[in-house]
Amino acid sequence: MQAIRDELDRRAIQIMRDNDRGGYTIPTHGLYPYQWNWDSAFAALGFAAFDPARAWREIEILFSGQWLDGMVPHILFHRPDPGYFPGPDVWQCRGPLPSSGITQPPVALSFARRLYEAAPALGEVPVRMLFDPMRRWIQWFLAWRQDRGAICIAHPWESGRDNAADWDRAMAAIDPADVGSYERRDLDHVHAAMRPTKDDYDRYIWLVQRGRRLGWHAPSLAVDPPFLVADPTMTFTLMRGVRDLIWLGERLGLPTAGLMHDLAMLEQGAETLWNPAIGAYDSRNVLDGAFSGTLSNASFLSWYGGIDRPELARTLEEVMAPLPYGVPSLALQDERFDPRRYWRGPVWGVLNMLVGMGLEEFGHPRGAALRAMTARLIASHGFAEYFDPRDGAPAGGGSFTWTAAVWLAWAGQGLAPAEG
Ligand code: 2M8
Repeated sequence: MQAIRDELDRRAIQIMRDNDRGGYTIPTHGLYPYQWNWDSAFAALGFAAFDPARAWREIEILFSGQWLDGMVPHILFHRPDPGYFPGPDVWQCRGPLPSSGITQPPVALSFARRLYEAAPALGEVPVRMLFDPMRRWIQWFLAWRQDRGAICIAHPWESGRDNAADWDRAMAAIDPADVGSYERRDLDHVHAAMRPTKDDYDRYIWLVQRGRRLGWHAPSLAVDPPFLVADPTMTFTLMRGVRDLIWLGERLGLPTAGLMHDLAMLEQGAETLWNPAIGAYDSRNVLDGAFSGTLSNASFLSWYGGIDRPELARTLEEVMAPLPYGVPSLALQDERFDPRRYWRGPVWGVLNMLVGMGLEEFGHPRGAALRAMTARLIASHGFAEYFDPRDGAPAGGGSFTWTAAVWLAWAGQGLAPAEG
């Protein structure tokens, strides 16, 4: 078994090195040629396993793209690449680096604590440098993406779960008739059956066009938003981020005033996402107040956020029971389940890891089980972007940074002797 683990470690490290563009990492060659926000945070955890200084560089470069208002963009376009659409010419943003105009789940806040804990002497200077930028990002979320204490997304790409069934009704309310023509580049790399539909893309691009028209000015964007959904991904990752920033601040004597209050507000916000009809956390359309009625992998992020809920553990059992590789992005029981289509069914290493870490921290046996399932998935099916949750068939892009990072940072230690 040790030999198998060593070989997988070696392959994972090779993927991270191949995707390294000198201080920042692309998710995969071809399909995603830029620096993505939460992918980079996962990459940092992967680097921490073999090059801790490089791990901090990833986070520092991510924050070098932070806007004056505190937002950390979801993509940094360091070097032009015609292989991805929409590129910097479509977004037309004016941050310190060419970037997109929206954000992504702030897992970088928590992973900074993990990097610090793994090597405190190395981490002290970066934490001191990044502490205020991290606080400003939190304040940006609370100012511009908050509803009743829950954190919202203003574009499906912000959640990171782009075409999740969660957004279907909210997306249907957008009429993208005037979007004009554009050329998708993702379909040059991945089969259309594994990607979002044209209906989805028309609305993604239409929302980008609206942002551009309004100069990406947060107060203007907040007036009559056409899409605003309170999301468990954002709410629980920010909740966890605030907790971890408080921990770092207390450890290093940095100012934490106000953060406890922010945390309490997020905990109240999480309550507004509890949908008793599905026995789980759900996304809530802010514009009409309705739950989406969706059991996704983000429905189970509350442990990661720091909240234990016995009813949720029962729902998780039901969702995981029919499947061998962890928590699907949409429950098999849902009629919209589509096993290869991206965030509408496939299983993702990164979400397995966040859910599993949270469960493990609360001592739930399901956490270790989830880690072992993820280890088996990667050991048998490689470092794909995502996987068919029924048989583990790899889908989307290959040689994927965050899947390699999940292996190095978490799943690799879950390879049980039986698997070797
Ligand atoms: C996917 O999203 C991008 C847009 O941001 C895309 O499809 O073009 C999502 O899986 C997202 O969560 C991820 O960060 C990104 C890069 O891996 O790809």
